[in-house]
Amino acid sequence: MSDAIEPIPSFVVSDRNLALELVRVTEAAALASAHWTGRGKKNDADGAAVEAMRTAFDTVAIDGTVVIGEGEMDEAPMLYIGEKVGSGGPAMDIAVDPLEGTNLCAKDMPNAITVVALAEKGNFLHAPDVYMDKIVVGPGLPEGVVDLDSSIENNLRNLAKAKGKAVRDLVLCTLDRERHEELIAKAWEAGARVRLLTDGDVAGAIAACLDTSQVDIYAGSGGAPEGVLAAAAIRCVNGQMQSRLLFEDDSQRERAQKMNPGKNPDRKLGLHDLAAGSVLFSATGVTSGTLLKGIHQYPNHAVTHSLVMRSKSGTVRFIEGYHNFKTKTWTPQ
Ligand code: VTB
Repeated sequence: MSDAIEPIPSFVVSDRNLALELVRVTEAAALASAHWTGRGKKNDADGAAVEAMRTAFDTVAIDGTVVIGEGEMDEAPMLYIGEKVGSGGPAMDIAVDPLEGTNLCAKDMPNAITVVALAEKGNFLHAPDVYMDKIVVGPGLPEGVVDLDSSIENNLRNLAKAKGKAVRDLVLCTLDRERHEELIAKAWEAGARVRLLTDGDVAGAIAACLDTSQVDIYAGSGGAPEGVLAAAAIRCVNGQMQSRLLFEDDSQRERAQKMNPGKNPDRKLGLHDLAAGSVLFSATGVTSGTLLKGIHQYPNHAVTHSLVMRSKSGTVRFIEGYHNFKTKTWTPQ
């Protein structure tokens, strides 16, 4: 056997990666909302993020339509569902959460992030603003190792086995809500650790797919739009996710049906039902958390930390941005 060291294969960079343009969109939103971190004003923080994100989109060469946004046209002045954004180019669908965790930002608590995902037209679930039951695990595990319809004890046991760990070594992440009391109690009873989030289940769900976060599984219900955003990220890292829309009444179910004609609104949704085709994802930290460090402010500059990914290549980038206020081409608010 030869001792020669194999060279690393060279890569030909042959296509455009729009995700690298998207990062400027989430950076802009994070820098704008960071002005409001810890000031107790969640609506101002959100408004600043929305406005900055909307403006930044004008620099991205796409013909974009918002499908997951700030609400319907009559309830949101910007980034409403159906709004066209971008400076022209390929037809893309856009999912945004300009400030995921408005409370977290207002109270300077961990895990506030700004989020954008892009898919080719028609590839995101049109999710109404209802709850969604979700279960997420990371890459490299047997398909179906956990199941939305299985008990949490079973899921923890199967996951532990697949990971070659004991259940007591697993970390389950979920939102700290009364509706999760039973889930949490059963996970504790089974011996697992539970990481509770006050808000921000997009970051929580993605955390289950990244080794650095020390989260093994995300489970529980949160917003359906947040579920689509998380799915885009999970597609990029080859994790697993199952979900189901939860309706409080028939009018919610009818709305979901109308938004997704011909599909059973009560069906179990796989990752590709939420985000299909080639998807791009970018998130920037506002306050430091499980996924990303937050904005670091200095007198004349700020530092941003972003996670940028695309499903086609599976490349995951953590991008640290140094923003010089003296030479920036935009004006800080
Ligand atoms: C989650 C979380 C959000 O709403 O989707 C959650 O990601 C779900 O709603 O940050 P409840 O708060 O009613 O549980 C947020 O916490 C706020 O939008």
